[in-house]
Amino acid sequence: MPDLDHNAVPEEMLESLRQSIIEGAAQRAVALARQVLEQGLDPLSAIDRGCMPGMDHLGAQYARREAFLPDLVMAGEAMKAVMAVLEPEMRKRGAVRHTRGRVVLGTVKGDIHEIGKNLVAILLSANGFEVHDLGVNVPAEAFVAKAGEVKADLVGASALLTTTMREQRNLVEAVQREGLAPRVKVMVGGAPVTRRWTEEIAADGYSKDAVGAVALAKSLVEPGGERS
Ligand code: B1M
Repeated sequence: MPDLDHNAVPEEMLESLRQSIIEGAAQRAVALARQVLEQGLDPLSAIDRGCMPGMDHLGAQYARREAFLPDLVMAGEAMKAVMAVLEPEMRKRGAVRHTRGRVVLGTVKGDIHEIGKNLVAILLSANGFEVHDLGVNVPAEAFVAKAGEVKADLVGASALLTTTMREQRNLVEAVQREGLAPRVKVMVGGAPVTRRWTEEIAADGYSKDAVGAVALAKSLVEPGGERS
């Protein structure tokens, strides 16, 4: 599929995609995602301009008590269905031959938000990383055990709740305690995570979004270069 003039995609189509995410209308969202790809929009722009504004809008409504938990659940399902359409296209575009490094990834203990973490996983593997995704609600010990097992270069932890961010600190401490640091780096992310928090817990790096996470991962493993 050629890379296109992003402006060629009608704004109404993106607005409909945003709206279908807000309404949790998975089938409609999937159909619209296919349409925007057919119009030539790249999958990441479809997420940034179509899905994320919908999620953010709903999140703000939830905070104002204008939307409720079932709305978040349905929007989450719609977003996952859309990701299933966009993911193969992202992988295709990022296809590379060598392994840049091994990453153990997960959402921290107590936290079941997975969409951002999944996006990070997709982009990392599309960019040549071998990703071991442990899913959600992952205790620090499980990250560390897997990192040892697969000889990971990097451990990535996502946290979406202010109450679960502290698990990222536990992870940094566990990596140090088990003697994996400094060889194994720890990267953190998630909506409430900031650079200041990253420095406070002495993690090796932070990214505010999935694209930045790829650049960060590359910079953290780069001293070793690409591996086959
Ligand atoms: Co939840 N939720 N939720 N939720 N939810 C938020 C996060 C919230 C901000 C909504 C709000 O109040 N405005 C709020 C958190 C408040 C806070 O603590 N600051 C909240 C709450 C309160 C809750 C519950 C406690 C609600 C309840 O039960 N009363 C509950 C907690 C459950 C738990 O985890 N124990 C809960 C549950 C849920 C659902 C299960 C219903 C659902 C998740 C479905 C799923 O993931 N399968 C859900 C959803 C959908 C949301 C919102 C609306 C959207 C999250 C999302 O998927 N965003 C969210 C509001 C919002 O964020 N606007 C909200 C899209 C995703 C692509 O973005 O995850 O930020 P994000 O990922 C980004 C970056 O952060 C970054 O890259 C990604 C893409 O660029 N990134 C990384 C993420 N991980 C990274 C890791 C990295 C690097 C970058 O390196 C390792």
